[in-house]
Amino acid sequence: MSSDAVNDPRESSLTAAVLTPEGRGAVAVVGISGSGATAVCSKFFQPVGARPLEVTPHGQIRFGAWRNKSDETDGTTAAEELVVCLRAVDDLEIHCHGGVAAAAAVCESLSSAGCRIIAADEWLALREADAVVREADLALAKARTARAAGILLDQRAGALQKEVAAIESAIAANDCASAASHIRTLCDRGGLGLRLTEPFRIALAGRPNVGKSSLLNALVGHARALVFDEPGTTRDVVTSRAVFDGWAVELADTAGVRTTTSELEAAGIAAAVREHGRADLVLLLRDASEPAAAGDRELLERYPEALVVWNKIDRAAATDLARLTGLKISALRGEGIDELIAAIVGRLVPDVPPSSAAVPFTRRQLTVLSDVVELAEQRDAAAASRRLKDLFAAKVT
Ligand SMILES: Nc1nc2c(ncn2[C@@H]2O[C@H](COP(=O)(O)OP(=O)(O)OP(=O)(O)O)[C@@H](O)[C@H]2O)c(=O)[nH]1
Ligand SMILES: [Mg+2]
Repeated sequence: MSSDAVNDPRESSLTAAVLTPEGRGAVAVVGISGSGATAVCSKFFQPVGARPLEVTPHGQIRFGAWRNKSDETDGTTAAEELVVCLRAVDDLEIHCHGGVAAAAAVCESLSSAGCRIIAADEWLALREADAVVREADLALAKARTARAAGILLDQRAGALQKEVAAIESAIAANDCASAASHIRTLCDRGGLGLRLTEPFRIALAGRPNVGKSSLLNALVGHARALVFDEPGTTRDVVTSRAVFDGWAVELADTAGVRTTTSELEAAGIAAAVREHGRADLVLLLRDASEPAAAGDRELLERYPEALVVWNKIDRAAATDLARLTGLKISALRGEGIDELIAAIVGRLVPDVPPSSAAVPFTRRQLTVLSDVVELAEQRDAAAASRRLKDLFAAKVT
């Protein structure tokens, strides 16, 4: 958290918030600040060693036991072993076990001692003036990979700010056209930016029995979905998460698409089509060991942007294979899977931002930037400059 606080914790009212996403990591962090924060923690926290919490130098951590007094029944109290970090005067972080229960118990203790429990974004807003830094702190807690966290850390360290300064200079020089084109380039990275906290969605589509569930299993490396040599096996959407080249993805196996009289299968196909519609990328699987089918042509027309993948190459004649263009794999034998992953990454992140590049990563930032483009296109430099300042404003708009 930034030391550039909006409020001095010593003077502000006592508040605490769970700063980590619910149940995500092995460690949960509760932030507490405001007048009397250290004294309140001392009521529940017994550090290991003779020194009380109050005399711990700032910047140090203490390990010990947290006892919620309301747990007391027969004189003994169950204790949670945790770490307390003293950041500054009356400004602490409590690092307890991950999951929901430990952080909730700590908050319950703090609340019983008069501390107001608030949401993480509200807590950050009390301390940090720069909206992008606050959003980066929240996003960092949700980042699923080191690669995503690296890009978010760059934004927190000022990458976006630096780029915006150049845009501001262009607007100040009345060069609205160059400012607008600069921002458009920035906004092109927004698709990736929004996916730094949420995985890319990839849907597996195709006729029944072409090997979609087998491919899901090959991509995630374990038997997640049921595979059976009978068309119409998969009904529900079956999802599984993975990381491809440092990017978090969620794969969705879906029912094979065909005309059917079964109401149950039709419901599965309807769910499949919905899933294909909300995916960032559709993998359209075809069977290389069978003659071309009408169903494939319909799917190709429906999903012209899909990545076409020929499966079951182990069963196809070499001469037939030579005629096929596109990616060729055997989900059963694991052949061509690395090449497929490389192709998927190429489609999801066609332009990897250079190191330390500016990447907008929230919808709010993208809205502000697209408003500025509009104002710059109208050659209203004053309004464009005002709106651009909202990007880092103390109050989120
Ligand atoms: N020879 C061969 N068989 C495969 C391959 N991939 C899948 N199969 C077989 O094809 C059959 C169907 O596989 P699934 O993965 O269940 O196919 P699906 O597309 O999910 O089928 P539905 O759920 O019915 O739409 C199974 O018997 C698989 O073992 C492959 O690469 N080579
Ligand atoms: Mg299936």
